[in-house]
Amino acid sequence: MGLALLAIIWLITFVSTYFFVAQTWWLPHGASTAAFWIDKQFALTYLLMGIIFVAAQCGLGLFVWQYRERAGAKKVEYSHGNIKLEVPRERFAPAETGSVPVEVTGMQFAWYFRYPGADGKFGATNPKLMDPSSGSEAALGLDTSDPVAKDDVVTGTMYLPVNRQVDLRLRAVDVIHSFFVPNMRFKQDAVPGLEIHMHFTPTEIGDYEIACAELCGLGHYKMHGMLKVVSQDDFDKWFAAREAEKQ
Ligand SMILES: [Cu+2]
Repeated sequence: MGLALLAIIWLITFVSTYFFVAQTWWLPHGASTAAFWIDKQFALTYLLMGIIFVAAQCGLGLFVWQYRERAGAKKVEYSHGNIKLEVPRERFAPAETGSVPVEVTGMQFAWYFRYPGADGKFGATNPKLMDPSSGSEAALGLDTSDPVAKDDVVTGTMYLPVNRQVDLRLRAVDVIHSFFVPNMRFKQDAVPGLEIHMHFTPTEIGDYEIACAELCGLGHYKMHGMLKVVSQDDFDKWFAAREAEKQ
C-alpha cells in the first residue's frame, strides 16, 4: 500500500508539473508598464515554488512509503506553527502627479467609469438618486444640483490615454466585486463602503477585456466591460465629445 501511494503521489506531481513547464495555460499578452515586472515576479515565484513543490511531494511520497504502518512504530508529534513569526506586511504607494483620475463603480452586474471633467473634482452622488435601469449618471446617482458634478462624465466603456498613469478609485454599490484587467496585470476587489485607490499605466494602444473576478451573483458571468487604450489626442477628442453630449 505504501509503495502504491508513493507511485500515485509522484505520478500526480510529475504530470501536474509538466503543465506548468510546458505553459499549457498561461497569462495573456502583457500590455502595461506593470506587465514586465509582474511576469518576472510570477515566473520567479513559480520557479522557486515549483522546486519546493516537487521536492515536498517527492519527500511526501518517500515518507508515506518509509513510515507506512509497521509493527513497533513510534507515536507522531505535530507542530502547530508560530503566529509571532507570521507578521503581515502592507505596502503603500501614492499615484503620480498628472495621472488620470477615474472612478470605477461595480454593481450587479455592470461596471461604470466616472471622469471628473475639467475641474478635476468628482461631484456628489446620492444613493437615493440611484436608478440602475437608466444607466450612466443615473446609475451612480450623480447629484446634478452639485456644481462640481456638472462636468462629470459617466461611461460604460473605459477610455484611457496610453503611457499615462490612471489613478483609480474603486467602489462597489451592492456586494464585493473585483475589477480585473488581465492585460494590465491588474486585479483589485471593489468593496461596498470603501474607496480603494490603485493605479496602473497602460503602455499599448488597444482594446482590453475587463471582467469581474469576484462571484457576485447570478449575473456575475456577464459582468464584463471594455478598456480602450488610445492616444492622448484620441482620448481628448473622445472626452470632449462626451462633454458635448451632456449639453
Ligand atoms: Cu461583480
